[in-house]
Amino acid sequence: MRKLLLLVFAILAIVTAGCDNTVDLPPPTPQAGQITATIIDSVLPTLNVKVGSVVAFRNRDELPHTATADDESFTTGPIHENDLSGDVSFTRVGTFNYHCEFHPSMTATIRVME
Ligand SMILES: [Cu+2]
Repeated sequence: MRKLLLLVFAILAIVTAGCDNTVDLPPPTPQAGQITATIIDSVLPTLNVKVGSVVAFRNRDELPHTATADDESFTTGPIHENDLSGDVSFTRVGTFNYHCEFHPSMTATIRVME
């Protein structure tokens, strides 16, 4: 029984040694082309997209929302329940933080990459 316990602890030690928060994740694979992003449960989507992508936002909530860049470089205007916003084009590389004008606690990020 003691040997079994030792074995279990040895395995646990090996397994947990692999749990290192500093491990670099591979870069996210960006979406490309015409993208439909969904807003649901008052959560704006965080997206990784290729430069040149076009994003439209579908609102699955009863409340109206907007997708508005913090730097005001884009806004969808109000998107009502089940509506699809107009297209937002991303033509330059960068990280764009955005929010909902009606619910300032709703924030997310769109990363535009090569
Ligand atoms: Cu909102």
